[in-house]
Amino acid sequence: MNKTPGLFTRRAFLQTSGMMVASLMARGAMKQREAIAANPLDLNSLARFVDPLPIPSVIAPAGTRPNPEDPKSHVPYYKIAVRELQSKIHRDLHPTRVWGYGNSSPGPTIETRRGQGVLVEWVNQLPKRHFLPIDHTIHGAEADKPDVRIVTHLHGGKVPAKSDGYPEDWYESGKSAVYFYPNQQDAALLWYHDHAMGITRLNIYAGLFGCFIVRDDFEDGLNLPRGKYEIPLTLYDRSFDSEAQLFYPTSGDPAAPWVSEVFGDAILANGKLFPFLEVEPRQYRIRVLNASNARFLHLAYSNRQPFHQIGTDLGLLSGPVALQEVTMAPAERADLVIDFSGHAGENIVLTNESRPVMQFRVIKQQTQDTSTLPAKLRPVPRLPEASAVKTRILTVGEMDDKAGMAKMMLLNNAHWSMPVTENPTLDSVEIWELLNFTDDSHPIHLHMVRFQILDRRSFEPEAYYHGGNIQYIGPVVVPAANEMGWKDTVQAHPGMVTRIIVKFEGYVGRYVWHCHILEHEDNEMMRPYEVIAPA
Ligand SMILES: [Cu+2]
Repeated sequence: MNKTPGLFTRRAFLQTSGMMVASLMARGAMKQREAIAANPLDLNSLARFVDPLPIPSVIAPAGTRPNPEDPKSHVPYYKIAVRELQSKIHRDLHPTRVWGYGNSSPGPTIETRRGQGVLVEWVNQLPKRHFLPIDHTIHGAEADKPDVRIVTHLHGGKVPAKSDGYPEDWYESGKSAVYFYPNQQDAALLWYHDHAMGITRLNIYAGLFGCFIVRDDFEDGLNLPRGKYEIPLTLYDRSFDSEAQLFYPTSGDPAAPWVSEVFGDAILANGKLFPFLEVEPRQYRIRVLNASNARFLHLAYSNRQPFHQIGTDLGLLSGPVALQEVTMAPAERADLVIDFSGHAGENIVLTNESRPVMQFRVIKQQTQDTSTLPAKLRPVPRLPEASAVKTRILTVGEMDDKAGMAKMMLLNNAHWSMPVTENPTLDSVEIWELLNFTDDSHPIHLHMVRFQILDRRSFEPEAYYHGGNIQYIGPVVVPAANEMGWKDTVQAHPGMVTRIIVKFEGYVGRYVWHCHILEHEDNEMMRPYEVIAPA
């Protein structure tokens, strides 16, 4: 049994270890169920592959402003309003109410280069009322807080703390914040999204996210597919009612509507249901982001065509990894290269767990493909374990109520509001051992830093409870080849110790680490951490 409560009391442990196994199993089965509206949208009745895949526009700066780190120079300044929009998710459906950055959801793509800092003013122009169910019993979302609050975080960005989008730095409609992103980091697909305390799951579900691409000379020199042959692809599941409006499920208790995970039966690709993309019979680079609240994606092509993964969350792998399927937790990115040459005239469907997501229509016209897929991409030197000055044991747990229903989720058995316990020194290296006591995989994300996965290993949770020792019961499992790159989010699997090694480079200040299942993150599975200056 790998199911134990988040609170490390003997009583709580016994409560779940014996009598309640049956109800826990029932709950486990229930959790997998997709959220269905009272009058659900019938996906099977929809025509497939009738809308072209939208490619979010690359936003142009509104001007320049003095560089906050060097006021003698200027940097591009962007102004992006956050507003309520009507979005056509399918040709044959009414528009859907969404919230978006700029004029769309996903929002416009911000593109920049390594070392080219940018300023972004995030303007809250949302209505005063939320259209999704806020749970005021959740910490940070109490009834005295305004319904509509936003704060934007650049996921994967090495960003000064005051521009990181700290969850409590939210602001109301009518206000704005100017954030500085220095972009002193390798080329990678980052993404911006809302991070407001206690309602992130609702704000992101409403549509508040977009892509942010950092490029650099090294990557350019590899001659990977670029321009119209490089496709940003944001995938996320949603549930809709028969009027094509977003449905977000509730617990059934109007006073406490939070549910522990949300899975929708519809998967949107760049904001469309079942879109298609015309492609030439040549090599493409497809940069996938899983922007789902809770769903892990298992992506493959209908013809089982192999493809290569060339990059992870924070940049290129050391070499391409051949795959036929890729699994992506919420917030993870997979940089893929797929070769459509030899498939002219075919329709190839991208599937998630065998269900269609979108179609690639390979046109017959043959064009010269001058792009390459080098055998060596970017060196990813492994951080030696011996360089770590500290090892932290951190638990990933769940607190259940008497009926075995998840009540809240906890990291290291601590609430958000408790004092900071993780306080690494700037530029030091630490190993974080994530002990997962639950029956779910949790995508654990650290702000500001990049890290590497060391290994995973099954352990005995009861032994940890009783003696505080980690007793391993399985072999060391090294990361898959496509996990050997720089990461900002790691899948911490149930019943396992997942070890990561982190260099706390960047800035001193207060950041957060959290589970990226947004329902978990909102309900306590998030902790502050503080990078401190060397003594
Ligand atoms: Cu979680």
